Parts: sequence; C-alpha cells; structure tokens
Amino acid sequence: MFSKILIANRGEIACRIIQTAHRMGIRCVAVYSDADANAHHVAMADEAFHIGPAPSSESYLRGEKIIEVAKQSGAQAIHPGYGFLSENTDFAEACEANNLVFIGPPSSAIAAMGSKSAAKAIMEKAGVPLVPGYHGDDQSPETLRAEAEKCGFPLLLKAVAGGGGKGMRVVENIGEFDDALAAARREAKNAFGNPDMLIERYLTQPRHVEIQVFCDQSGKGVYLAERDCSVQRRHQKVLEEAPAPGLSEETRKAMGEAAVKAAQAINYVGAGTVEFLYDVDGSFFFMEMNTRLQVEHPVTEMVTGQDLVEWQLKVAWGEPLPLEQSQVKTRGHALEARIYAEDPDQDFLPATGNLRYLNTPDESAHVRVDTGVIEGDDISIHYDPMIAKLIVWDETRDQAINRMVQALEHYRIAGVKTNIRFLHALADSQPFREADLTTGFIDSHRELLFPKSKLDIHKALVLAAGFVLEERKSTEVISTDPWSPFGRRNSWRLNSEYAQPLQLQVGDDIHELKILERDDNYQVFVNGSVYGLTVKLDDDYLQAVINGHRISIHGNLHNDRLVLFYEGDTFQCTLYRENYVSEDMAADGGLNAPMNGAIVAVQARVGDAVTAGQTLVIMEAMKMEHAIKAPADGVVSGIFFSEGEQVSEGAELIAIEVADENTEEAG
Ligand code: MV4
Repeated sequence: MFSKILIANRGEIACRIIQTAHRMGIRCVAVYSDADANAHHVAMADEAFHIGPAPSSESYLRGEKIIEVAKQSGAQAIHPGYGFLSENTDFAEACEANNLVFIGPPSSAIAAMGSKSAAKAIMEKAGVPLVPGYHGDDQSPETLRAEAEKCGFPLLLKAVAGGGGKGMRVVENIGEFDDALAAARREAKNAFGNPDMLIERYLTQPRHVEIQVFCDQSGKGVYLAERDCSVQRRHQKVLEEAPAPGLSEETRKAMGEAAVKAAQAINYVGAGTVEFLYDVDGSFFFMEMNTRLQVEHPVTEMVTGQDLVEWQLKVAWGEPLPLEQSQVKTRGHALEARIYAEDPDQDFLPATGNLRYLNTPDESAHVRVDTGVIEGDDISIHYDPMIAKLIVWDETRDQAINRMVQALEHYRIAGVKTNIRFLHALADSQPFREADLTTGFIDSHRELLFPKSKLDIHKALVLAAGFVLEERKSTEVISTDPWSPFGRRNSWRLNSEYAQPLQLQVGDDIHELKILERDDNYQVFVNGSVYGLTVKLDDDYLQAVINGHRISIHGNLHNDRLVLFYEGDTFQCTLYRENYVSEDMAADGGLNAPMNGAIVAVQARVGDAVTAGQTLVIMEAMKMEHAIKAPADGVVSGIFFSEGEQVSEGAELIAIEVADENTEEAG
C-alpha cells in the first residue's frame, strides 16, 4: 500500500480523504493557497505545501506546481478529490509521466466521456440504453431537422461539448426547430467553442438516478447501488439519497449491470458514477458518466457500509476490488443535504463571511458531518461555498428523513447566511416525504420551501429579551458606585422594579420592549401584550418559560447582533440601542411611563436637584410597583402627573435638566 499520498484539493473532500488515509496508516501531504494557510485540511495533514495565491487558477488548478511538490514530498500518488484537476486528462497524464499514481481512472477513460456524442456512441455499442435521438457527426441543418422529425416532440437539443445542463434547449414543435437550433449552436460555440448538437426525446418528468461503480486494474467491475439526486436547483444537487425510492430490484440490477458495462466499455479503473434519466414508466437512459469520486458518495457508504476512499486507494495500489458483486449489500436508507453559504431569499446568491458561531449535530451511527471548516473560519469568495455535507442514515426512508430534520435543527450557524432553513423545509415537506421526486421538485414546490417563520414574532422578541438580559447578567461588571446607572451595563437591574426598555430591530422594524424583573422572573411588555418569562442561560442554550410554555433554544449574541435558532429556523435581531435610558431619555430629560398604570407616589418637586438612581415616581401596573428613577444627576424641570392618576404607556411623567456640559450649546 502507498505510504504517502498528496491530496490535490481543499475543504471537506481533502479532510475526508485524509481521514481514511490516516486510518489506513498512510501519510498525507496537503497543498494550500494563501486563503487556506489556516484551513482545516492543512492542519489535518502530516505536512502541507503552499502552492500559490487564493484564486484556484493560481493554486489548486496548477497541475505542474502540484506535481512538483508531490515529488519534493516523496508522495507516491495524488488524490484529486472532485472538481479542480479531478477530470483533467492532461493532469492525469502528467502524473503518470512523473511516476506518480493518479488516484482515478486512466486519462483515456476521462477523455472518452468528454464528448457527449462520443460517449453515447460508446454506450450504444456497449448495449447501454440511450434516450432515442441522434448523436451523429453530420451536423448539417437539414440532417438535424430530419432527425428531429424522426425523434418526435418535445425534443431536447444538447451541446455535444456541454455538461451539467449548459447548452440545452427544449423544442416543442418543428416550427420552432430552425430558430432553436441556430440559437443553441451560437450558445454552444460561445460557451464551449463547439457548436455541435445532439438531439434527444425530451423526458418531461425524469428522475436523476445514478449508479456508483468501481473497477479494478484487472477490468473487474461492481456496482454499489444507486443514488437518487433528483432534487436539484439549476443543475446543482441539493439533496441526495440511497437507495432511490420506488426503484424495483429488477431495475436496480438492470441499471447496475448497464453501469458496469458502461465503465468496462471505456476500460475504467477506480470510482465512477454513471448517471441515468429514470422515467416514470421505470425505463432508464444513460445520461453522463462522472469519472471521479462524487460529492454525494457518502450516502452510498452509509447504505453499503463501505469506505469508497479506501476502495480507491486499494484499487490504485493494484489490489482487487474488496467485494464481489454478490457481497455488495445495502441496508437502510441514507440522505445527504448540502449545506451552502448562500441566501435562499436572494435567489440563492452565494454568501461570504465569518462562521462566528458554528454548531454541528453530534455524529453517531445515524449522523455524519463531512466538512472542512470550524468555528471562526471564513467562507471566502474564492471557492465553492459549500460549508458541509450532512449525511444521515436509518432503517427506513421515513426515519432517515426524521433524522435529517432533527440534524438540520442541530446545525446552527451565525455570521454567514446559509440554506439550512430551506433544506429543513425541503426535507420536512409532504411531497419529499412522499418521494414525489422529479428534477422539477424545487420549482414545483416553491411555496413549501420558503415557509413563514414558525416562531411568533412576540415570542421571538420575548426570547430575544431573555437571551440578552441573561447574557448581560453573566458578563456584568460590578460597579464600585452602586448608584451610577452609567457605571454598569445593566444599571436597571439594581432597581428591581424599574422597567428596562429594550429596543430590538428586526428587518426595518424597531420593536420597543419593556422589561420588569423581580425575583428572577421577568415581565416583558411587547406591543401592548405582557409575557411572564423565566429564563436560564447556559452558554448558548436558553431555557425559557413564556406564560407557561417552555421553549428551549440556542442563540448567539455577537456585539449587537442576536441570532436565535428554533426548529431549523433562525430569528435575527439587532439591539437597537444599548442603553435607552441613559442615552436617550437622559439627553432630553424626559422620563416616560414604561406601561399603562397608575401613579402611586411622586417623590420630587419641580426645582429639586436629584442624583442618578434617585426614585422620583412610583407607578403600579400589573399588580406590581415600579420605581421610576433619575437616569442621571440633574434638576427636575417639570412634573406632569400627580398621585392617583392613570397614565398610559409612553406618557412623559417628569422632566429633568441633566447636569451635563455636553447638553449645553457652545457659545
Ligand atoms: C435530459 C432531460 C430530459 N430529457 N435529457 C440536465 C443536465 C444534463 N446532464 C442532462 N439534463 C437533462 N437531460 C432528456 N432527453 C432533463 C435533464 C434535466 C435534468 C437532469 C438531471 C437532473 C436535473 C435536471 C434538471 C433539468 C433538466
């Protein structure tokens, strides 16, 4: 077996490969760009080489540089992961030329799948089912038009050089054909430098079902079940699962055998994936072959109990496949969700930022997290914004979905926008639970996937208040001057019956809360409602009881930004003003009623000099007394109510001229 390999990749897949290699006793060499000097994959590796600036083109795509450091390090093989150089024939050849084993297929097999029409010709010869259509060399408009009529409508024009959904065009009838062809050719020429087209019957409700195949160097091949990756967005996979729901044993076997034939037709070696379009009637058609280990390989690992990276290393070393076809068994159901730094509310715009708070679900036999980042890391503009893959397993699909929903609730991130809420809604949706899977799933269920917040705004604000108050208590600085409202962050707490105002900004709305504290219970006044609240904050874990409803949530308060996590959803707000009383009320000398109530006592007269913290007015509301105290030293300049009067929330009770030079106008 290899004793040292180089991993020509970054992020979660580099970490994933290092993990298995280390378990097998293999040393690992990492490579890194400027942006990744402190990355997790570098820390995990036994040694690492800097290969250039942040942009991929100047670092992770520099084949010669990577080969140079591989030789320098004494590595015997290079694992390319996925993306970057993994399907680059020149790189695979350069490895071979430099006596380095490329942990992947021979470059000829990569090349064979580079052209869609050539791939189809190979698959046709090998007896792999193809979507009816035309993939010939004659690209004259007359021939294509005649082939289109033979094929029937609707049909799909696909760029021969395309991939991943680029350069495709649906044509509904022959009248549209000439214009559509001209446009598709122009697009393909611009995008790929090759205007050639193939024609296929257009399947309107297909599923994406792919087979994991493995071949060893002796030409033996096996399939390791299938994955359903129908839930995609703009040709990006979102949720993947194994096995494919509803696939019959006969179809699974036929598809698996077709996939192995496909791989053997191109003398494949190592891990590969044969993608099929699976139609409602149970028929399936070859779509593409991916000549790499795929992002979603963990769902296959979970149901087969095999480590595909270990298989890759063994096969690359020249060992036979670890299992015969008859020994490949699957058990239960696995799901994978791709957690991305992106904003579903802004058309999934990639997001960047610092992962200032990051909690991953506990890993177990049921939950696996493949990630390359830790709390405090940045998600930069330079690379794919995938934060992690969350993989779950259970005996049945239904149970696996429950696991996924729960694990997503335990995946908490603050600092970077993510798709977690979207994934949660998706996994928990009725159509997904019913396995109503087609490639149009996301587009046809938009209303379910962007749900309204589950947390009532008032309750959310009350929880936010509880979090802020408790967090301040835990970090409070004891002032040497107990009467100074400015000497401590939460001066109001001394005045146990003073109503503490708290302004929370949610979006563009500013919510004014008033909070009373007595004996560790709070009363929170929000928009005319009052909530009894008790809270206990343990680091980021808030246990709250609101009017007898116990809610336990997590949160993160960072400077003035608070994020609460609730059932896969987040509630975000900003502390609008740190100290409403001292900065606002004191400045204009007004003291207002914190709620509707009655004046019990007025303990000052106009003209009195008062000191900060001195009780001026006592109010009664909700059967509790509340002292209204001077926020600062000053002179009482007005009293607007007398004992026994009813006042409404916000009414100005008393005015003070604050003894503060800063409030006087300069000359
Ligand atoms: C198709 C198809 C329907 N009919 N071919 C999209 C990506 C590319 N690899 C092939 N794709 C498709 N080919 C025929 N004849 C529908 C798609 C397709 C699709 C396939 C798999 C997963 C998601 C998809 C989303 C839109 C379209």
